[in-house]
Amino acid sequence: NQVDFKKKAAGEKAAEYIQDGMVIGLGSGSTMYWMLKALGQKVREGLSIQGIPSSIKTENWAREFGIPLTNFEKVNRLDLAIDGADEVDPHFNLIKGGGGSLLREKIVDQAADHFIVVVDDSKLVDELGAFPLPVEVVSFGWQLVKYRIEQLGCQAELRKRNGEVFVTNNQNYILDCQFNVIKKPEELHHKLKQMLGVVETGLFFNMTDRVIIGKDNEVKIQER
Ligand code: DER
Repeated sequence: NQVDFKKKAAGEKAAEYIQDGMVIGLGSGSTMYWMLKALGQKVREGLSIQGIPSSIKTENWAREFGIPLTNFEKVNRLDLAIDGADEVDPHFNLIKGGGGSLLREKIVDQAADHFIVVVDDSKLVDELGAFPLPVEVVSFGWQLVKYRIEQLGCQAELRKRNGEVFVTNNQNYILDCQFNVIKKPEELHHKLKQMLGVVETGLFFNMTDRVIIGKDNEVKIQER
């Protein structure tokens, strides 16, 4: 469908930024599926790189596409990370976590010298917050954290999948927090991070260097 075409175009364009010898942070989500597929093709054509996956799902796709993998036991910095996003504002602040991988994504994305975000144009917003902000929390006492986060002015819901509580790759829970508009993303992030039981938030700021945007019949590239 039209959105997948945009995601595919953006993902394939992002793969062009990967050069021989790089260690790459591999993001998560359906846009990243197309980047990984294109990267696998380049590996088959002789590109020599190694990737660190930001979720078990991405790891499985990378193996399926023949992308060599490494880990943080072997490397402590990445040349480039590529990842999707749920919202991108004009300052390149992001909301991420729609797929539930935000903690590993932020660890991988922050470890990279250069960070590229790949989205279809439906993700571009003037202000963050329409998309419910995912917050990864420790499962013990999550109800207390939910209550405290709601005091900041949102509706927080425990994420479920098929009626079961969603458990992240790190054995935590996710609260999806509907703020509608987030005027000061950095301030909100720091307030959340100070809360006992909060592991990480889906607010990514001061990280993104380049945004690759799939549009109707072109791919646009914006640099910070
Ligand atoms: O969960 C995430 O952070 C993903 O990167 C997500 O935000 C992007 O998902 P999509 O590419 O499937 O829209």
